[in-house]
Amino acid sequence: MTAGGGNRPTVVVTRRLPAPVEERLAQEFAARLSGDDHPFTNAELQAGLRSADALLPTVSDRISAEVLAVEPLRARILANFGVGFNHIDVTAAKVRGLVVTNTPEVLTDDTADDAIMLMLMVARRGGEGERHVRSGAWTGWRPTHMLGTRVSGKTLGLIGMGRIGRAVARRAHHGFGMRVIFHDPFPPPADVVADVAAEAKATVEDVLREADFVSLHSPATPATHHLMNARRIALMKPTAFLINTARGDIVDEAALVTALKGKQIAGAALDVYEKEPQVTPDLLTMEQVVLLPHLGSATHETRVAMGMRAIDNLKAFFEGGAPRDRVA
Ligand code: 8YV
Repeated sequence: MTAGGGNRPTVVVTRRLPAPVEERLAQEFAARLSGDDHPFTNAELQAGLRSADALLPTVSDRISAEVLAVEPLRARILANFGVGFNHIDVTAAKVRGLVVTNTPEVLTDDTADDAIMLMLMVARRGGEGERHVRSGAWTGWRPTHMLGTRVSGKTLGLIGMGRIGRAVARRAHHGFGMRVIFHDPFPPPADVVADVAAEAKATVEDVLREADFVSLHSPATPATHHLMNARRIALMKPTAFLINTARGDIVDEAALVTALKGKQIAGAALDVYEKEPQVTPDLLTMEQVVLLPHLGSATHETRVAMGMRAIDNLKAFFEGGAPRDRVA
């Protein structure tokens, strides 16, 4: 769908966005909206970069150095829909003079809720129980049926204590009386840590050894690629669960499968995967694993807020100001 241009900047939007966001995009810009929501090919991304002033991409668009090598390059800004931007080669974007923005803050609470949902589901066998009822296998209540693991009062280990990690800590501590331990190379201010009575650990390993639930909240960077490898997963307690709402490649999925098969850990709950939307087939067969389709920010409220935030970034940029969420 192509809106009439005038002097308004042309923005190529790679995926369908909630209606209020598409409406505002069409009002404020010469917006080229996605009609059918298909993921863009490299050629389509390059066509956008060649023919528009801006691209509004999502996690399903891999904007590599090769894609960004397009000539001639017309676009001047990549206004990403999402807080994570590991799908964009930011170094290559900078070299090409492109500004990159993201959409932090607006998705913090929903993503934290998602992590708590996964923790409860995996500990209390929520997915398994649902499958049990739907398949007609349930024969009735009995005292020993489908016993899970208590969450309240347990130790939650956070790898990463940024905005989302802190929101998870608040829920876990104030809602479930959990003890919170964490590792973050850039720890939060003391008052934030005190609010959830959290305990900073010097290393990731120190967190893994003690936690009953390990929840990942780091960005995906070369430094965090396969942070949860075989060696580190093996440090977790055999009764512990791994939760990932951050990015798939922080976990070595093959090593996780081996650890689950060997009962080195009790279970895992994943919202994100190394090769989305592909999931390592072994995981699909394991009852002690909860698998969600990247739902972290998937509420009407947040997806609208993310879109509006991306639009605000575009507007600030084209009005000559500094976009609020510039990451490059
Ligand atoms: C989005 C996310 O669903 O913001 C992120 O980094 O992972 C999710 O909120 C998706 O990535 C949007 O591009």
